[in-house]
Amino acid sequence: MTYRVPSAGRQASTDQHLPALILDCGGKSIDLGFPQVMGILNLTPDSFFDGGRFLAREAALRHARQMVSEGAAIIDIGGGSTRPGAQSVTTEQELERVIPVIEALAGEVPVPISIDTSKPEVMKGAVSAGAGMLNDVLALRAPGAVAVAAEADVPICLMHMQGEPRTMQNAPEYTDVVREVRDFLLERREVCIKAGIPHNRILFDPGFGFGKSLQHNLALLKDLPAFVSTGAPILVGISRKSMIGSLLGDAPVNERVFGSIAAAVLAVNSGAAIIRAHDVRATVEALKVVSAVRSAE
Ligand code: PT1
Repeated sequence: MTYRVPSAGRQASTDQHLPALILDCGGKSIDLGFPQVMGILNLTPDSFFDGGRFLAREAALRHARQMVSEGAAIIDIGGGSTRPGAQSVTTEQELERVIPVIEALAGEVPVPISIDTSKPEVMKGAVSAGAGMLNDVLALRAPGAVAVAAEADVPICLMHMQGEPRTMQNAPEYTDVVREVRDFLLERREVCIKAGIPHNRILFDPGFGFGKSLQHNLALLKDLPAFVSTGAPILVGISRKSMIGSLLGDAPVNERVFGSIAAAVLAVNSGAAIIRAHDVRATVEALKVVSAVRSAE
């Protein structure tokens, strides 16, 4: 396997609109001078995973290598689904799914591994296994999570969610969605800073599809500069989500790629630093174009 495409924007000059920042992810790094793509590696149970753990792990490793070769600057590994309606999994199940894959990948691929979890025990285990970033849809609200993140000494992405995955899409409500989501993230950042997490290791994510109606999601995407102005690098996860499906007349998941790319382009043009995506090659190529235009004289 060769890694031909190093990053989304390496050919362009530094984008003046993004924080000139190298994010240190426990030894590996992410250049936030260019918009970057976080490739999604799902280890959630499906018939395939349960059908044979070894085969599932091999398939996961192949998929991760493929995303790296397509230009992913980070691989996000999750062992418990957070999509709408999802049931929770136990800590033991989550650990058993993610740790072997993190161990294998961290020693092999040149990019950092991020662990998508809200459980402090999983955060701890993942970082010991070589993960270089924490991605928490609960923004460290689980008991003990802030302390574990402070101890872990790797970047943390704080995401906003209203409610919990099982029920969050049942009539989400806001008076001013942009202000409320922004205020929540700023409050969580204060908690992190008080616990000793350095300011420059904290990323924000508005949490598209997490307790938000289509109108809420659109307002957040349109007003993304309100988040960029906090100074935190902004991570955006819209890839193949139902908001794209709705806009395309209830398109099924596998027919949401082009809509997802449009959303990624808009997000990066508003200053987003990292796009969490399934379709890495398409997203990397689109972001190269955006990045070149944004940094043109
Ligand atoms: C995200 C994200 C995530 N999304 C971060 N982590 C998921 N930082 C998992 C739908 O509406 O946006 N940011 N980890 C996946 N969650 C969802 C939510 C998947 C909504 C699908 C939908 O279809």
